[in-house]
Order: sequence, then C-alpha cells, then structure tokens
Amino acid sequence: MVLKIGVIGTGAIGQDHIRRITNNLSGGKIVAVTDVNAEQANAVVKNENLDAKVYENGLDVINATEVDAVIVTSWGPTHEEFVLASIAAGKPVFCEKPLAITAEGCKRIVDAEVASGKQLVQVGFMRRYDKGYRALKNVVDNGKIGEPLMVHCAHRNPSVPSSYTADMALTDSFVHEIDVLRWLLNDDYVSAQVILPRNTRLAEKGLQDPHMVLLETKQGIRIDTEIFVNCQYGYDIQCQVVGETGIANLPEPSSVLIRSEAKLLTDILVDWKDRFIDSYDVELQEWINSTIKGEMHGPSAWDGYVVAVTVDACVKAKHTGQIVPISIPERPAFYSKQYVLQ
Ligand code: NAI
Ligand code: ISE
Repeated sequence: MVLKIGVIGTGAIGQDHIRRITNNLSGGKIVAVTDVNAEQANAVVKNENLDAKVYENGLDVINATEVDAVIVTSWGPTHEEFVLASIAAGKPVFCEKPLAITAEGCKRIVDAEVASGKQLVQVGFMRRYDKGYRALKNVVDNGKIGEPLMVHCAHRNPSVPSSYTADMALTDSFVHEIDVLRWLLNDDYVSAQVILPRNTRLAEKGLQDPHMVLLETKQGIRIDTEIFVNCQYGYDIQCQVVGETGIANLPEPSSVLIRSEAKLLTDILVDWKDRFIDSYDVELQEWINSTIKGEMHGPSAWDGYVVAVTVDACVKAKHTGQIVPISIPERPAFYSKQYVLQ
C-alpha cells in the first residue's frame, strides 16, 4: 500500500519533507498540497514534479478523499486547527513542532484524540530518531554510567532571522531539548529557572541571547542548557550526561579530521537541516510505515502537551526571575502504550 499524503505549508521544512518522501523514502506519495502562498505551493508541485493537486486551504487538504494522512508544516499558530480537523476527519496527522502554541491548545488536541478513541497524532520531535541520541539513550538505559545525575547541554545556531522574537529561544529552539531529554532520561520535569547572561552584541536589537535554562526532573536530575542562537560559528548541539560512574557525550556528527599547518581542523555544520538530516528521514519513514499498519508510535500529542507545559514554565521563569514549579497531570491511560525507540 502507498500512503497518500496531503501537506499543509510548503515553506522550508514542508519542502524538505516533500522532497524526502518523494525522493528518498518509500511507501508515501504526496497527492495534495496547500500554502497561503499559493504561488509557492504551485511552484513546489512543478519543481518537484509532483503528481499532486494544489488545494485552496488546509481544511480542503484534510478532507480531500484521496488524502489518507496529513503533514502539517505551516506556521505554529495554525497547527492546532489543522490537527483538530485531522482528528475530526479520522486521519493520521504528523505535525511539526509545536503541536500548538499554548498548553491549553495542546490539551484540546489531547482531549479530542482521546475522545476519538484512536491515536492519530505524531509531533515532529526528530531528535528521538537521531543515531547519536539513540546511542546515548542506550548507554543511559543500560546503566553503563550508573544513574544519571546531571546533564549539560548546548543548543547553538549561527544566527536567526529577524522574525525570531524574544521568547523563541525557549518556544522554538529549546523545545527540542525539552522533548528529547525527558525521553532520554525517562523522566519529567518539576521546575524551571532561566538565567540571562551578558547579551551578545551580535543579536538583533531587543533580542536576549544567550539564555541559560536550569531544569530539575522528578528524580532530582539537574539539567543546564545554554541556548545561544547567534553564536556565529555553526549549528552546534551538545549533550553530556553525568552519571554515578561515568560520563556519556552525544556523538559529534562525523567529519574528517585534518592535520595541516600545525593545526587540527574539522568542519562544524552550519544548517540545522544538515545536522539532523538522517533523523528527519528515519522519523518520516517510521511514521509512514506505522501509519500504513494503522499504528502510531512516535512522539505523541501527550508529549507535545508536556513540552508546552514545560515551555510555559520556562517563559514564566524568564520573565519573573523565579524558579517556577512544573506540574504535569497524570498521563491518560490512552497514551500508556509508550513505544520505546531502540
Ligand atoms: P516557513 O515559514 O519556511 O514555512 C511555513 C509555510 O507555511 C509558509 O510557506 C507559509 O506561507 C505557510 N503557511 C502559514 N500559514 C498557513 C496556513 N494557514 N495554511 C497553509 N499554509 C500556511 O517555516 P518553516 O521553517 O518551514 O517552519 C514550519 C514549522 O515547522 C514551524 O512550526 C517550525 O517550528 C517547524 N520546524 C521544525 C523543525 C524541526 O527541526 N523539527 C525545523 C524547522 C521548522
Ligand atoms: C528551528 O525552528 C528548529 O526547529 C531547529 O531544529 C532548531 O535547532 C532551531 O533552533 C529552531 O529555530
């Protein structure tokens, strides 16, 4: 069976996902697209040589009879409406992060999905599919460094566009750490604190950069993350888990190490698309495979909701300077069939 997919939003990541499904992955076919920028949607169909219809809006894509499943890659504030409409239509939906821009919006999605009786929603937290994070999780889960005690992370982008606003370091970038670390540690968060170091002169005017976020988990693990989105030198994701008997680092992306002119040289990636390119492939291939089987295994609407609750606490912590408690309600039994990624 081929999964016939409708895509809402043909911008940067929408085009990337369309290309990978069309050229690199198997079992999926793009049959419908839409974008508020209709010219762009038409250009994507033409340039990618797609056998797909361009619809006027997202709801028409969701309700099109030829569409089996939906991918939402439009702007964050539009996600809730499209995910809810997909649930109402009984169609599986892969939604890029964020699931919705508020915790209340995510909760509405959770409630609608539970009421529908079928798990239909997957959120685009691709780091869980990264070879390096999976290897790190394997080390932690197998007790090779004892019980984890602390985690040190960094999320660095060389620069960000002028559309990147004050809290996006937390709501747009740090969300990836929030998701992947609770998956990595099999734990949830109980508090957040945000520290604002000296500001770089190289950020857009009015933008705080960097941020330092401190999270505490239920088990008492302390996580510190530097989010520095105008670091200039590259796109650099670091994660080090300190355990009782050892330390485990997220592997660096492979790159040739050159010895030349009395120096050791190696490349650092610059674009987030390249750093996690394999993870996006694995993520969407697994989504296609499981959707065809009528299953849903990836990061769930519940995971999207927990991330949103945690983000809200981080934003509050930033603006109040306080340590903000995080209270995550008990996970509904509906989501208890947690798929453990190897
Ligand atoms: P983008 O701005 O390049 O593309 C978004 C597209 O959606 C635009 O073409 C826009 O015209 C279209 N759009 C907006 N509202 C729409 C609507 N109501 N109906 C149809 N089309 C609509 O943005 P980008 O970078 O592709 O991001 C899209 C989403 O993907 C965001 O939520 C972002 O956070 C997420 N993202 C996830 C990444 C990841 O690593 N998992 C990486 C980059 C983005
Ligand atoms: C972007 O939206 C992403 O999701 C990237 O994965 C992230 O690293 C970047 O900081 C965000 O702006």
